[in-house]
Amino acid sequence: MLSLARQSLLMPFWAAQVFSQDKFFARNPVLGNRWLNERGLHTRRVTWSFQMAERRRRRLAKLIPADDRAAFDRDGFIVKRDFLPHDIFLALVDQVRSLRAPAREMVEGDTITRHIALEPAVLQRVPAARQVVQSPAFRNLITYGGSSAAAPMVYIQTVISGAVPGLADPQTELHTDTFHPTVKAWLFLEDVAADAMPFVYVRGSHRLTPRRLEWEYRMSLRASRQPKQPHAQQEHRLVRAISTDEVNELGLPAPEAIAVPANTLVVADTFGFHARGPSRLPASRVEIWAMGRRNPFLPWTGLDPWTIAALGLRKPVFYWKSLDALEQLGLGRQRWRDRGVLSAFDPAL
Ligand SMILES: O=C(O)CCC(=O)C(=O)O
Ligand SMILES: [Fe+2]
Repeated sequence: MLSLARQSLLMPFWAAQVFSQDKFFARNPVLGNRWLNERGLHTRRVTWSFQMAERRRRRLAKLIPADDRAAFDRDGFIVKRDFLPHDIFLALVDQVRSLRAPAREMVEGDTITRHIALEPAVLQRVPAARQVVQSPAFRNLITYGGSSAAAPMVYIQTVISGAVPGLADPQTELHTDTFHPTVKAWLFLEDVAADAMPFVYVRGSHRLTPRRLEWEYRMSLRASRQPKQPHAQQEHRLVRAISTDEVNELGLPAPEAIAVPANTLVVADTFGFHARGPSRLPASRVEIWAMGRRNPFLPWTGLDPWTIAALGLRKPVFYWKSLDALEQLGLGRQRWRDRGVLSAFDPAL
């Protein structure tokens, strides 16, 4: 009874989320409604947000060189080797190595992801990272990739595989992150070998083809049918995972492992199918990592309050704190656990 009252009270909120970036079928009874998805709720969100992203990208096109744009439009990702001038890159690695700063960690399967937010206090101690975060070359690729000038969240990210007992890291399964074009970027601080968690991408899978839309439809019904599961059980299977056979049936090429030397920047539209490649042995990866995500239905590219520099740099910390607060209120679960002060290069504790 109480839950029915709660459901009715929250219904307007859940319905409004249709026009937001909310992607969780299991948490939102409107987005996860099988009847609605059979009638095309999910596929309409996919189609409409894709069209809006294309329009916004056209307007942002002038921000990046024509050959970068061509590569990104064709492949869904771009690889920029020797991204930073050599001396700045060496300074960056040096500064990150000597930094100990507040860190959060999340466990997925047997893998730990550690984030140190590049907030103002941290950037003061890693001035080379400030140069990266503020460089137009870095920002503009992310802006174009994410089809939005909204401020990305930027962290020093450490990924440590085989760090804890557990099932395989769910991120090693091919998947799409969400229902609309969106961007992530990795500036690798160390070489990434093909057998040590390279980023993996299915070239050209960022396009919304008729077959991709059919897959989205089938996936949305599969996801809607799932009974509401406790959070802990959701972790081992990504809702938006796809098998290599299905990738093949969509007429897409085989996934490629992007093994690259240190100082390579990869920017990808993670609406395309991608994964974290497996690692033969326990391995770790340290990178400057950015993610840009915003309401995908917005017609404009700018007007983001977070682009005010002093505010935008604090976004990751606001994000952590708001999840902490939601958890305290019993309204959510905080996966990013406070680990005190750490180095990005510390092994798993
Ligand atoms: O860390 C990686 O290589 C990719 C992980 C992933 O799927 C993501 O960040 O969306
Ligand atoms: Fe992903």
